[in-house]
Amino acid sequence: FLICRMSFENAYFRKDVLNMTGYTMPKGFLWGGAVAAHQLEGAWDEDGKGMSVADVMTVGSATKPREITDGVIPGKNYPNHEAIDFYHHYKGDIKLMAEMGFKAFRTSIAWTRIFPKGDEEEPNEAGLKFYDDLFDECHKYGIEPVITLSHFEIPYHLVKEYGGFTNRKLIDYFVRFARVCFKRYKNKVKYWMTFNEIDNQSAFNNDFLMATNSGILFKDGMTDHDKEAAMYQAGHYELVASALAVKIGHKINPNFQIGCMINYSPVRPLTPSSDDVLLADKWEQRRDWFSDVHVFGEYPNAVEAYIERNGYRPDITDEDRIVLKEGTVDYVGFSYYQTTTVSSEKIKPDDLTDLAKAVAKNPTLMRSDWGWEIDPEGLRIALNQLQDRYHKPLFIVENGLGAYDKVEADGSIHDDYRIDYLRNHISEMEKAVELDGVNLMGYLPWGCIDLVSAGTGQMDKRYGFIYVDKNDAGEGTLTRSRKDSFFWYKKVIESNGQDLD
Ligand code: BGP
Repeated sequence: FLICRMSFENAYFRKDVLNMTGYTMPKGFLWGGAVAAHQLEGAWDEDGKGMSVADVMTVGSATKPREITDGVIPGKNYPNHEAIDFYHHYKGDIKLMAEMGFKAFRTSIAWTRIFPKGDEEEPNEAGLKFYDDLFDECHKYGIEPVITLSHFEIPYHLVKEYGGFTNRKLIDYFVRFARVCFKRYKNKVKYWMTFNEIDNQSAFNNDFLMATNSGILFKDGMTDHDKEAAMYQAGHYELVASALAVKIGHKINPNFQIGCMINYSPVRPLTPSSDDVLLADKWEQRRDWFSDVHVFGEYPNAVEAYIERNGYRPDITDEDRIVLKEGTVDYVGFSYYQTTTVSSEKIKPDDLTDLAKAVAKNPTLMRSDWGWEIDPEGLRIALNQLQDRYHKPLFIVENGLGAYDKVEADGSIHDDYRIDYLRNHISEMEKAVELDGVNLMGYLPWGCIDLVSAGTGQMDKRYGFIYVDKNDAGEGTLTRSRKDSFFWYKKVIESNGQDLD
């Protein structure tokens, strides 16, 4: 732990390296933070909530992957079951966010609180009531809720009985869920997103990502070809479901702003060789078709050609294509954590199937204790690329540093490394808005309160301004306390981004 901590402190002290801006953001800029229901609510089986795919995932670590079990097995540690018990602490937690001056708070609606199994005709009133109360609590402090409909928490019943989004029926179930939420919260929520990080699935042979994103559990013996075929089918159905939801949402309230949510990471060639450059382009095409379809309402040529060339035959009807065109998004929400570097030494552009095989270490960048590369300038590049490609308002709905925190004897937490990380990223974001004219709606850093990591299930991989007393083994009092970054971020918001010191 100590060795990790030392390397990591060196890694983040970049205050002198980057040129701080201190620009102010446009009026109405949505400063705040982001979380997801399954990572903080807990109360996994209370008030009629059903089991989601996140409820069958055990705790892992930086080196040990989470296990997806066949149902809940007694004696295993499922960190999402209790998480930080936001379900019973939300009033105090929202109050702390208000103290920082949040203008917006991004969370998701747990699908299984509203439709416990996913295929019911009628929603669960107790679940709907919880979010009524939560959104009221936000509005009490002038905090705008920003809501993701599906954030890695597909009902487990839909996973087991239907094969997740490989089944067209899932479109109807998702749309039913979306319609119920839009109607119920039409006067409480203006900003929506349909599927969290829908493009993660471009890593089609990552069993964990496919389970969380699309509710697909791969069977033993499936080849990469089978898995990729399943991904194209599921991705298509999700895009159709999203487009239908956008159409319905706009009918229910024309003032709704409904966006997509992608995991965006600018891709760089390791060298200037044409092969590396082409590989970077191919890599991006294979990821960006999700957002291209969301925004343009049609498939890019490169992906149509790839599907054809590989003999995949996804069920895509003419009617689907019309729906995609009619349900394009209002804005592009995205998470930014790191850039990606690729090398054709590892794989040639025309052989690219498994995207992970192309990835190389960027020798110019430092890494977090979980191996995530730290690249603040990459955020400015991301904002420029997305603006140039989509001509839509952009919304940073995740960014942040997962790190170990140390509680001092007096209870204080000196998380300078987190402040440095955020300061450098905010500074680059401000340059993009001020110097590059990027139309940016807001900045919602990830895990504004410590929560369960999606990737590892850990509590000790912390992102928060607010510390929660709980560790990876699930021990702790759940007491909340303010880290140094809490007071720093409060100043940033108060000065509308000018004071980054
Ligand atoms: C994004 C997810 C979040 C969140 C974040 C950090 O991919 O949308 O749910 O968890 O990454 O990842 P992790 O929790 O694995 O550190």
